[in-house]
Amino acid sequence: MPESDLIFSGEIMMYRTRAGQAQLMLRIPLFLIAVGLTLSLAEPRPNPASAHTEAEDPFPYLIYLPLVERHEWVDAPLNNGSFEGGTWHGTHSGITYDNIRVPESWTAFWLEGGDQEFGRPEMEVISREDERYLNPLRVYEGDHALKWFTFYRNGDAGVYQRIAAVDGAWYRARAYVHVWYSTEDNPHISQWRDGEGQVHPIVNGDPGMAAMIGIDPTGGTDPYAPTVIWQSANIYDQFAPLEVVTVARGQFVTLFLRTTTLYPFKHCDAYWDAVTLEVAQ
Ligand SMILES: [Ca+2]
Repeated sequence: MPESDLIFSGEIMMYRTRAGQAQLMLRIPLFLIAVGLTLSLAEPRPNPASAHTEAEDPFPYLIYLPLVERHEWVDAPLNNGSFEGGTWHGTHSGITYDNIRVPESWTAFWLEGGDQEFGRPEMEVISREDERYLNPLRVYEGDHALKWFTFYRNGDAGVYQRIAAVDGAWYRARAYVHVWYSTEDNPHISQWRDGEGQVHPIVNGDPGMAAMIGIDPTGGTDPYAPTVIWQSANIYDQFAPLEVVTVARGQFVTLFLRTTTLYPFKHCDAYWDAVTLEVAQ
């Protein structure tokens, strides 16, 4: 369903005023709607009796109007965001692995080695028909979701898809995600056991295993490039939405889903589903 929304245009319209008459320095396109007005006086109101003449300073006031635009979000041409559409072995290196099987149209990536000794993940499209994923439910919508994990190893991994875009248009990506990040085997709750054997819950917002959604507005496919705009959250044990909004800077954008871990817990599992990409019109 199309959805209307407001986005800060990110631009400030500037007026200058003189003797009560506003002089518009920038034309406001008709589709822009000003919803807020903040007033910034660049300097005190001039005293007509003072030596501060209009000739010296003809436009003494600056008024800044933050503007928003009303957009309608419509689907961008993302493929297989539901993960219902088949699988393949696509990876960023082109090397295929039996235990890395991702949704069609998506490509796996990951880090290996480094100080945190990141391990290559295993990835698979899971099914609601598989009882291992019913309790707790690891599928958010439809019959399939995407799972990846590392086992007793740190992971920095994900998938991406490059999508044709309209240069200069706003894009909003959203996915539903949760992780199960635990030293213990109860699949309903993320937990960690300290050095004295005490077990502690890991709850939303706690650091540990971060879920990230990103867009490279330049269409690059390197998830570690500085151009990628990321949103990150710590979402454990139950699906929740994660979204990012940015402006395309070229003929393609690339959407990334990613997780990173701080510690090599036994279970470092990520579950993703219902990915959407919308463009503002
Ligand atoms: Ca699905």
